[in-house]
Amino acid sequence: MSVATELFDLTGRVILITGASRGIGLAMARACGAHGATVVLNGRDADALGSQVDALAAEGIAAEAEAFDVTDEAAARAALERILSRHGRLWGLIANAGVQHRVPVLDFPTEDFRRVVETNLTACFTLGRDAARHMAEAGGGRIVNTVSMLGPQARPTVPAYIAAKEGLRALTRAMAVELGAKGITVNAVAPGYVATEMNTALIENEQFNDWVVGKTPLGRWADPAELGGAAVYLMADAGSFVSGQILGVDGGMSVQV
Ligand code: GCO
Repeated sequence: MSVATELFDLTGRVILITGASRGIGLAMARACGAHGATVVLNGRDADALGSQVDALAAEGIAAEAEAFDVTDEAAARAALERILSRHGRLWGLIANAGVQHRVPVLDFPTEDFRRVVETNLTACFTLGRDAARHMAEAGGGRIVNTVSMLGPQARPTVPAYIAAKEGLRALTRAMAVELGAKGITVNAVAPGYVATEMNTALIENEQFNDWVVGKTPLGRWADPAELGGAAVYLMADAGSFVSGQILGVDGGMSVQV
């Protein structure tokens, strides 16, 4: 195998991707699987996961499903145990599952704020901690959190999402500094505006769509597949000395005034 290929080869590496039944999570799973990884897709809907596992298998990708709600610690821990009993080791976790809720802050319900933070931040902590325990015992591993271009920058009506995703940036750094000694890197990918189901309402809103297209130097929404490369890089030997970093994949939007 050439050095170039080895740098991005994920053969023999088992990677759990949460929120992988569609969108960015599915794209990251497909990219890692295409580079040789065995990908374990997580979502809440077992049927949706099964369909995607079948689709990936038809592409020659080794894919499995583990259906659980990431906010259910016990269920997540049980899934980790099943993965370890099947494969002996978990190389990587991509903590991608997230929810969105759009309401002006003055009207934002407390229960919705708590729900968004629980899924987008706390669940990344609990699953990341529990996965890292196994990775540490095995001598190392990789954790990638899906954050957002939003965080350092804000827009109206998504306060819970912004707070949670900015907190996840900080958690990424906090875990990176503690887990490096265990051979575990912890990084984040920060998507800009991606054409996913979560954003369909925004894409269909002419004014919002014009804002995204106008504020993004590349002048368009990202295709979810354009997030796959960042996941492969951070899971591969190519990213072996990268930790505590936030890798923006936003078409330049985060740097345009
Ligand atoms: C929104 C969108 C964003 C994007 C992405 C932008 O309502 O503004 O859902 O949150 O999903 O996070 O970086």
